[in-house]
Amino acid sequence: MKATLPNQGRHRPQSTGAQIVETAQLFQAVEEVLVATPIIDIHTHLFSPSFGKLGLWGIDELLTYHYLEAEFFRSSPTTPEQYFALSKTQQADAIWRALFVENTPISESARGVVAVLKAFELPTDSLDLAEARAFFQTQSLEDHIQRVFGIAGISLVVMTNDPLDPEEAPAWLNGAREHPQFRAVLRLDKILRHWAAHWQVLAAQGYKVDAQASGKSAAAVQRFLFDWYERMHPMYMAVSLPDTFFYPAETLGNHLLAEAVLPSCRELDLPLSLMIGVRPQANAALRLAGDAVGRADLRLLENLCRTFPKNRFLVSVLSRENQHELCVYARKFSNLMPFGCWWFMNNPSIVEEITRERIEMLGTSFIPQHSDARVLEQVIYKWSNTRRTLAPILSNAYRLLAEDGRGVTRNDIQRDVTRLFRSNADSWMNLNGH
Ligand code: HDL
Ligand code: ZN
Repeated sequence: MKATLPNQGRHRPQSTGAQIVETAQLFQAVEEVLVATPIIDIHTHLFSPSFGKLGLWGIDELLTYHYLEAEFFRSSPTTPEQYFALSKTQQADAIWRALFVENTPISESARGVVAVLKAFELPTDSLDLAEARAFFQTQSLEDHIQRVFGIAGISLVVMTNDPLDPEEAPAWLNGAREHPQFRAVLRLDKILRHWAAHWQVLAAQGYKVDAQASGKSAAAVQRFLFDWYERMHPMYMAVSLPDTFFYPAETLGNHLLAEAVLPSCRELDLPLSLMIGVRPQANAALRLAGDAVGRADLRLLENLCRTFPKNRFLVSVLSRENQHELCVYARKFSNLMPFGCWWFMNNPSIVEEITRERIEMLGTSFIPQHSDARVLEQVIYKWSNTRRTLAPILSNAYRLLAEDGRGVTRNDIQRDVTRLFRSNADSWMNLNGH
């Protein structure tokens, strides 16, 4: 007798509000729901207008993105020393010439600039940047932000805010105005990874800390975090960690993590974002473009999630080899939320692999993507690429489900897309549905 799958033979009551979507219509239905659902972008390096020059936008910033700088040095005889001696305009001209005129812009980052130019109906194959520059120079920032968010289909971006950054800290201390579409994050790299170079800044501000983070230093760091929580109202705390990071280990950073940061996150009901797997400055001559990737020992996650069950960990890993383990650990610990296809992972070939294995192992209990945008207009291509890559993956998951005995309605698709791109983040960060 042929085994019957669950629900086979029984007619599922029609879900209220919509019919079961025919298999042949699934792709179109998923595409439409993805386009119609405003996304919460949970990790960017964007800044709201009150941060002035810290907020990057326009064609020269788009072209001098460190992803493109790395590609430029492979297609030009210009050395990094020569390049970094140029003005921003000269750098953008050099990158445009090398990657967009002398070669075809088929890399992910180069094609992204083409997509932004097309979104504003600017020429995408000019020999120079005159027309693009004239366009961006005539935009007023607040209107431009609304137009960019509208094209990208995002409702909110989460920033990366460093209380020890000498340029950014004054903006907060001078009362940077909150912006409804830009939410803050308390970034902790200088505390957890570079204490030796930065502890004196805290000491100068009256926090009783020392070079060894001994004695009452952890309590003072906790007070520092509470003080900045009051200023920033962050969605979470965050740190980028090298591939060599491990927990537990007798390190100063781990001491502050366990004795200051994690207790503060519990007290303030905030997740901690761990972005793991950078090999910092593999080629320092490339500056921001000089970081590489390494496979981490993700038993650190097992140890952290088990040791700190009351903390919530948002985790993104940089090595392709770590992605599958991250999914398995997410199955073991519900205080672990995998998010995004980070940095060198944010390419369709890898996004597809990562997203399929996450759906197969986690259903819709993960956050598929963040943009990591550093330049405002990048959200346009980063989110259109995400929608383009996800539509076939999600519709295929529904096709398989239908073949195995259960159809989905458009309401089901809307519920799932809303969970993936909004309510998983909302419930973890108390975004109150923004
Ligand atoms: O540490 C991070 O937040 C990374 O995203 C780095 O900023 C990296 O340089 C980057 O921009 N990746 O996309
Ligand atoms: Zn980032």
